[in-house]
Amino acid sequence: MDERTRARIEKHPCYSEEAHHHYARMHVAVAPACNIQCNFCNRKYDCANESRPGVVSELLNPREAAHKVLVVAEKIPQLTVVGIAGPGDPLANPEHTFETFDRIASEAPDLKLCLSSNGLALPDHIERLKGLNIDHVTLTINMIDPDIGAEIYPWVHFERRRYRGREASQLLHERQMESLDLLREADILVKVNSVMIPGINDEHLIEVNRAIRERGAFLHNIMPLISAPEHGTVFGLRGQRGPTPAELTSLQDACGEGAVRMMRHCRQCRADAVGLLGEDRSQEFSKEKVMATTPVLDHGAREQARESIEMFRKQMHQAEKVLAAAAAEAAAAAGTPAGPTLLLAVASKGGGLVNQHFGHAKEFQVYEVDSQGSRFVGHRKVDHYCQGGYGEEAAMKGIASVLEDCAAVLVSRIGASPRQQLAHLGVRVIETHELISVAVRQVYGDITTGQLPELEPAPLDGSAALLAGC
Ligand code: CLF
Ligand code: SF4
Repeated sequence: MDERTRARIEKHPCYSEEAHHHYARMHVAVAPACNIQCNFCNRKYDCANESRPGVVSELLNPREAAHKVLVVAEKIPQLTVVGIAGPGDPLANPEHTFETFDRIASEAPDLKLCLSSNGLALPDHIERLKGLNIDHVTLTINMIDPDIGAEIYPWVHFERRRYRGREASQLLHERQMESLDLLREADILVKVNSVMIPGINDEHLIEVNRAIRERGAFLHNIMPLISAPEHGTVFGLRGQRGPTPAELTSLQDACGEGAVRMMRHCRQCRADAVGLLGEDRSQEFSKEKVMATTPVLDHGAREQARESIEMFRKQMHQAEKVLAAAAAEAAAAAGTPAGPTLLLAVASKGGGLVNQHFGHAKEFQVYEVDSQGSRFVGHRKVDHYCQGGYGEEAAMKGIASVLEDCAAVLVSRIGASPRQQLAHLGVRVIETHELISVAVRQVYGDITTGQLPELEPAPLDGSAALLAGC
């Protein structure tokens, strides 16, 4: 990646996997309407372009949205990006969207503006996007074949007319391809989101990947369909299933990491999400609380916070380099170039550190590690185990099912009971407060050299498990 591109993404938590450990984003929900219908969306729920199902708590007008941004920027100095991602389509609500961006650009110019759209209306607004210096746009593209599109989109509303069936998807497809071309010509970095719908577009997404690559997209984010009857969506009511984590990873791998990179750290955020990607602080910033607060934005303090993060990242890179050199040297000396590939799970609250108690984790970040290095392969959501002093055994079952293929789990602390239960699965437990990138390499080395054998599982006793903490 060239230096200019690196500089454009290094503080954007969605465009850079590394940045998502350190920098936060927020969405302002100013766009309720949509110009198409997706079978995976119910307007009472967040836009699946950029969200997981769950009602947007509150809609904001542009003035309230800009006010909220200032309040959040003051409280969360690592906030670098403000996105508009729904709950409908931002460009089906252009007045609200652009007034919001105008206000933020003038009141908090250090924040990057980000937009997510289905692309239908984008060609009509490209000059406005350029004028606002918007550098990052997400397009949700689920098909390039209108016959497949007809299974996903019942209708499209365009220039006062409603299109249905294949004709609707053909129109949407053409406008999406035109949007990709216009964004590339405008030198705007494009991420494409695709919802993976098993049996409908799963295999087809490889062709979508190829098409967006040819049109200069920067990043491809293939997300699993989230579908349940209670969401009231067509797919949910029809019993359409989403993909398993293994199916998702396999499709992402099949697309390859060519000119268009694969995003694997998406959290399918709410359209009013606030904070680091793995956390959601939106409840702390309700409209009532925000509008009762007078923000005092200290640009100096924000700058200082960013400098500290960058200093920390520099040190982190140096530590990684030293470790990689030592690992290469050890491998050369031992004459064993290739070791096994292991999955390691990490509990983290952010900052690039292993810094979360096992019982508090609502997700585990999973790294694939071999003798050449490590790569982030995704996160796995869980119900957290700790219920204030005792462990929830039902949650432990779910956690065990997502960790059973991992060789180890790295946490800041863990109780005796879950440690034993993991031992029964053959999952080692490591307590550490190290950098994730360093810790996973060290643990890999310790496992493959036999210095970290599996724990001898003791007999499980349900009552003892409840008392042993988490
Ligand atoms: Fe928001 Fe989207 Fe911008 Fe990010 S989210 S508008 S690019 S600032 Fe990010 Fe959330 Fe995934 Fe979207 S993790 S759903 S990819
Ligand atoms: Fe829903 Fe977004 Fe599809 Fe519109 S584009 S129907 S808001 S998922």
